[in-house]
Amino acid sequence: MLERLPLEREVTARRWDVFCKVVDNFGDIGVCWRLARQLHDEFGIHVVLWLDDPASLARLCPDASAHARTQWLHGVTVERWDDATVVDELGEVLIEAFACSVPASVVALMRAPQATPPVWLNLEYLSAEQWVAGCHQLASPQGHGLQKFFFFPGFTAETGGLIAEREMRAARAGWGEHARAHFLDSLGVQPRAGALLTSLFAYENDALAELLDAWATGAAPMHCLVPEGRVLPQLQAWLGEAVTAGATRERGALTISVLPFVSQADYDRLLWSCDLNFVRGEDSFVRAQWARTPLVWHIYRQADGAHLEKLDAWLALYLADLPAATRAAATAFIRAWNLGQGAGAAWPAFAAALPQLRDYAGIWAERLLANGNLADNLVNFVRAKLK
Ligand code: TRH
Repeated sequence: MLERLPLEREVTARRWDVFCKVVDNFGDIGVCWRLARQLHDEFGIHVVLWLDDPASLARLCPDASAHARTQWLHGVTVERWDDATVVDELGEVLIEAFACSVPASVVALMRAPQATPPVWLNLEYLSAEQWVAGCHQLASPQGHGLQKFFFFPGFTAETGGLIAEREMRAARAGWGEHARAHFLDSLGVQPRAGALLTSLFAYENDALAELLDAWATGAAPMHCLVPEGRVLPQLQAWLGEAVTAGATRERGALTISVLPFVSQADYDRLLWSCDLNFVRGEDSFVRAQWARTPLVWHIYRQADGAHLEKLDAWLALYLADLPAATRAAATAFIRAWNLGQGAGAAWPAFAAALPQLRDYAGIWAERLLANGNLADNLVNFVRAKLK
């Protein structure tokens, strides 16, 4: 693992440009914002985060302006951009997040006769599939002598690893019962006595009603915290009433509390405070693994069904070292959640597997950390290219 060097000894580039286009939801900016901050905080790099939709950042980071053309936040410069933006200066590294195409002015700048082009990287989507290792760090010629490198985050040492800031790891390690109680209280949550405390962040999901039925009619008390978002209309339909942030309702063995959408830092704390976390997309999925608790992943749906292969690849890796019964129970439940049916029936076996999954969650997180983390691995790659 890299130690932060004093700035004068730091051999990496001083300015990096990160381009982020928000396709939908919060994952694109969620990942880029964390990475930009970590590069600044741990390596002293001046990051210019080019963001087409600052309003999405304002949801995750309350200090951000939803409209400003330029803003300085936590050491990061955030610039609004679109395809027509004229960029007249670049740093030594250029990251296109998730294959977003940079403005034509950026390509022209790199192709200018006397230009020293940056190390040009395409930061790819996260996948546990095996082909990723073979594509990680591959160069792709871009004409005029320019090259772009594919950089894949991932779960093995042959990939770029995952975002895991030093500050987050320390805060997670120090998270205890007192901090948890205080935090939940600040959200207006009084955990139901003896209940399994669960957070639920998901896309629309046809399996929600049957799962809530199973929880409400089950023997064990459940307390489910639902941040306001895409799943809320289905939750309201199941409850038979319109609820908003701050509402708490009881149905049999199940208590439901609707939460506001909180800052990214508080969302981490929410994950650390729960016994089980339902997460989605890419960034919340990774954060739940750092929470060292069992998780249920609702993967981002792709039209051709490719997401199910991605899901199975991660399940196979994540569950590989667990006993067959635990593996089967977790696979059945998480697949049912993603297929939108069967989650209610698969719940009892999954619930029985939770203690084993809980014991394993810390081992899994340590195993992931042994691969280094995305920012360290990016910096190492750039150092080698700039030598
Ligand atoms: O929001 P997501 O579904 O995001 C994405 C996008 O759809 C993107 O296009 C796709 O490529 C990607 O998934 C795979 O899920 P994700 O990635 O988990 O991002 C959610 C972010 O929102 C994450 O940074 C955590 C944050 N968050 C908060 O800050 N506060 C909250 O209250 C909640 C619920 C989430």
